[in-house]
Amino acid sequence: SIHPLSTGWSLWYIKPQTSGLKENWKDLVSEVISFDTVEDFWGVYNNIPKASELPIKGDYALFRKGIKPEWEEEENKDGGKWSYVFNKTIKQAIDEKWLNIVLGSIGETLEEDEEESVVTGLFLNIRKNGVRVELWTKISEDEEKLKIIGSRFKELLGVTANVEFTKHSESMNKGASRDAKYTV
Ligand code: M7G
Repeated sequence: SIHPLSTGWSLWYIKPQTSGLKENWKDLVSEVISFDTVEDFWGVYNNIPKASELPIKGDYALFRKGIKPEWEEEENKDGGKWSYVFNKTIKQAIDEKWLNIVLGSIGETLEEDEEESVVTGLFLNIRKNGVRVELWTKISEDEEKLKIIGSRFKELLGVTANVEFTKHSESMNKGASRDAKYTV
């Protein structure tokens, strides 16, 4: 039997920037495939490189179908993200953590049973010093709602350290020097 997901999802790949050339970020981002059933998700998952096999700066994004993995997008512009960086000793152990957070997202177990979901998508950022996992939400002002999601994010990733929520408007304007708005 077929198990439909509550929404469709699209997998995006962000190509590593070619050194020397200053490419536009938008030109590095491309939609790979979308799926809207559990069965199709596994078909995709089993046929793409694992998180631990991606090159540095070769990132995945998984967003609800129709939402681009960009701050500028209508559903993201007023939102923010929970994020956590695993240091590079994580190696292959990142695969299970990424799968857990992906399953939590597409299975809608990150949020309380709401009419309108606030989770828009996920990022997996492969960096020299480690791997960052980001969970994007379309809101950035409802502390109670966001902290529930942040706690589930921590649980699914098996993190005990603090994780921080930052607004996209800060990422856009201040780059790395942004301040956490919430912490769980
Ligand atoms: P990152 O990959 O989130 O951070 O963004 P990191 O490489 O420091 O770990 C790196 C750069 O990619 C940013 O400074 C932007 O130039 C670009 N970039 C990333 N995102 C998520 C966006 C986005 O949503 N929109 C635009 N226009 N650029 C982005």
